[in-house]
Amino acid sequence: MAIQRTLSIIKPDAVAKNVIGKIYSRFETNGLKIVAAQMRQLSQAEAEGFYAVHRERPFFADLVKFMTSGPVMIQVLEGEDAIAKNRQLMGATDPKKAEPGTIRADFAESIDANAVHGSDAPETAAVEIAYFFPTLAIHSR
Ligand code: RTP
Ligand code: MG
Repeated sequence: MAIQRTLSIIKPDAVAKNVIGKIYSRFETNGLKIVAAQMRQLSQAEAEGFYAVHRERPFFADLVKFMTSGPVMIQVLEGEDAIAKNRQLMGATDPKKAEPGTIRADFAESIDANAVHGSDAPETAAVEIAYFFPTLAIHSR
């Protein structure tokens, strides 16, 4: 499997819970390297643009409201099979259905406040990384 990059967001609920370090530790102990990072409070326009694929979904307004409710920690993860590996570490979207030991099982409250985001495919990873980071802000191995 090739080295990939993926976009990860620690959502407002997990930042508020003070578990950024615990989540970073899961990435690092599982072979994912943090090669770019920024902490920011998203504007409504930024959150709407980021989740544009979900614009027609019934949960869109709640999702945008939640993602702008407090600061988020945004990072690029790099490593072998990074996109699938990060999704595996995150667990299912609904924390009640997430495998024990995953980030969402351990730190998330609900399907809305579910602790983390991770890109789901190479195409979306490329778009999402470019959405938040200029090439020069990414510090590869
Ligand atoms: P994410 O994009 O945040 O990594 O999560 P995901 O791929 O596991 O889930 P996705 O289908 O892309 O949905 C994006 C986010 O929208 C919220 N959601 N709510 N109420 C609902 O039925 C529902 N479905 C999705 C979740 O917060 C999900 O992470
Ligand atoms: Mg998704």
